[in-house]
Amino acid sequence: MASAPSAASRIAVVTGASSGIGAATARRLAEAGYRVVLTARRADRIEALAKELTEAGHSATAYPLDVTDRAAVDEFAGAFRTIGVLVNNAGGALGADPVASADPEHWRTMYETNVLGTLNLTQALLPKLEASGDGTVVVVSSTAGLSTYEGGAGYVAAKHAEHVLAETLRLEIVGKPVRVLEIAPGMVKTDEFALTRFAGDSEKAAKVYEGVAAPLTADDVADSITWAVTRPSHVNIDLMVLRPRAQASNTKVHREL
Ligand code: 8X3
Repeated sequence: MASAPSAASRIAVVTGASSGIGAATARRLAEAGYRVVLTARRADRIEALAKELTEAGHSATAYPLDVTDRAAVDEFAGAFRTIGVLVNNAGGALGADPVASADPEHWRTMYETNVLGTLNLTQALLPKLEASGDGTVVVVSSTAGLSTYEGGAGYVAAKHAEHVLAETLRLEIVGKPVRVLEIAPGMVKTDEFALTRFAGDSEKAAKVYEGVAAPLTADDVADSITWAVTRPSHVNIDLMVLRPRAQASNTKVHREL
């Protein structure tokens, strides 16, 4: 039976590793034995995390990178001969306004970071993933990539695009030694997601999780990503949807108020 190669000495690149799901995933993959490469724009954050992981006996390096800067992404890719895992996590939401009044600049930024960021890293690293003989691309999308909700259109559109990118890539590279996994989390309470969406308005951000007994944590998602990545090579977890028990759909959430 085919099995996943040992994580030891395999490289896992994680984008958006400065906080939230990205940082938690870098931690989990390092603990699973991967040599993790942390990328994000905020150098101080990823350097601190790389130091922490290294001091704990793991292999971790930080590489400051803006996923929307294609030239920088290509230069980054040039530093590797092979890569085992690419986790496309960088992205996020800006605004929660209706279509009638949403800011087109928010839509543009969300498309660039979530969609083109994933495209840039995937294109640049695909040959290195293939060269590893057993590569894995992870697209961290969202339940927003599967259905919509009022006020979400810009983010929902970007996440739908990521979902389509993952599905299409899987069709296009079938037969090559690269898996394409999509992880679609629902409500995850992180330090920054809702705060960024509402431009630093902590009251609005807190409302997102108000009365919800136990939203998912970044580590819950990281745990699922790491589980999916560490399945035997012939097992492709095409799409994993995870939500807190209190959330039945994007719009149906149980709140104890
Ligand atoms: C985050 C889920 O519901 O805020 O990706 O769009 S939601």
